[in-house]
Amino acid sequence: MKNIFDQEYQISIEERKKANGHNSFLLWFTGLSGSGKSTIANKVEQELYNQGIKTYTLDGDNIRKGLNNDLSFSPEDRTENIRRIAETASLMIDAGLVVLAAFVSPYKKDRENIKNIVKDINFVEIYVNTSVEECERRDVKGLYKKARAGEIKNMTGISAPYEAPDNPDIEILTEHESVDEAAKKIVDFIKPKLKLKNE
Ligand code: ADX
Repeated sequence: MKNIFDQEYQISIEERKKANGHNSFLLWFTGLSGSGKSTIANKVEQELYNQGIKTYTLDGDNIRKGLNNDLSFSPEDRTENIRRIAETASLMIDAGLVVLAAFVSPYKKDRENIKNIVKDINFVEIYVNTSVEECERRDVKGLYKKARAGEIKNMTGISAPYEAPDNPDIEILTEHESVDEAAKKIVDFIKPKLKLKNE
């Protein structure tokens, strides 16, 4: 970008990682509304916290109410939603954190873009696979009912598409796995990634 220059900082990401004693990267949870993304992310964060790992979770509650409160659920706004979240996560990775992000993120191209922003190697894609029938049955927030009644437009799974990942790093079938099982699977998967290179 014109007239914008990179500043060299004295404390590098490598030093931050060394101080924390672990690597930093992004765990991205994608799936339908009510699929269980935040519940599983929460459990994973608790496990990591108990192991002394520095984490932070981004989700609809802290992002769509603040930073992204100007965005709707149109395809264009969802793209911008995910882009800003990925940029935020990128800063947090630089700060040395393991970032957990739980967003519907229904478009493949938007999820591909996250990889460009945070770099492939820092991106772990977790597909929380719950059928729309089951999400609608649970309907924790009552949104599916509203969508069926035509009160909510562009509802993912009802009147807007969800493009499932073809090759997620981890897939959780919530109709067959418990939250604890799912969290264990994720924590086991990232264990080698947490280690610093010369350990
Ligand atoms: S995303 O598609 O842009 O990634 P995001 O994860 O931020 O969506 O927000 C989804 C949450 O907003 C849902 O869990 C639900 O609570 C709420 N929501 C409200 N309207 C919609 C809608 N039309 N489609 C999906 N989720 C919606």
